[in-house]
Amino acid sequence: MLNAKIEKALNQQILLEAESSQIYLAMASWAEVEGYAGIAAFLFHHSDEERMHMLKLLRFVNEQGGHGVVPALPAPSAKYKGVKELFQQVLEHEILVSNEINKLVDICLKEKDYTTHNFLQWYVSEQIEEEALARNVMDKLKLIGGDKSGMYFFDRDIAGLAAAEGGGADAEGGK
Ligand code: OFO
Repeated sequence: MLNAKIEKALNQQILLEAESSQIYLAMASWAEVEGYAGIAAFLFHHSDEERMHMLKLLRFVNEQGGHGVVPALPAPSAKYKGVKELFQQVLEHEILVSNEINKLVDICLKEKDYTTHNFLQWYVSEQIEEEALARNVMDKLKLIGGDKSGMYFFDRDIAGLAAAEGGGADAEGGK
């Protein structure tokens, strides 16, 4: 049975994962409209993943006798200055999420809730991967600089990344 403090903290994390999904969805839509089909595919897939993270938490809270609350969400920004600025925001957002997961893990240890602590290890690993991926993307964008053909290949390659993760069709509505 979850204690009230942990239930509240998990519900906060549900909100953050749902917000992440919305933010990446808004970014995907912007990229699609701007003609970056590969970046859009990558971000649509990322948005779906964040929704899955939210759902996994919500189901866990319910399974443990708590109530996973579906939160209201603020509208994410619909406009981005450019691809580099967009991915810088992705990286900063992933760092913020990692910090929040770490805080959650810390609360579990203080409250001696080893079940939730164990459950959260999946999120710890996931954040390591997602942060590394975001840093990798930023490194590539820094190399490209303002080069247009470089950006063409970046868009093509990042589509491949989404396809490899099983999300290549997401930009076409999951067909
Ligand atoms: Fe939920 O993994 Fe990123 O934020």
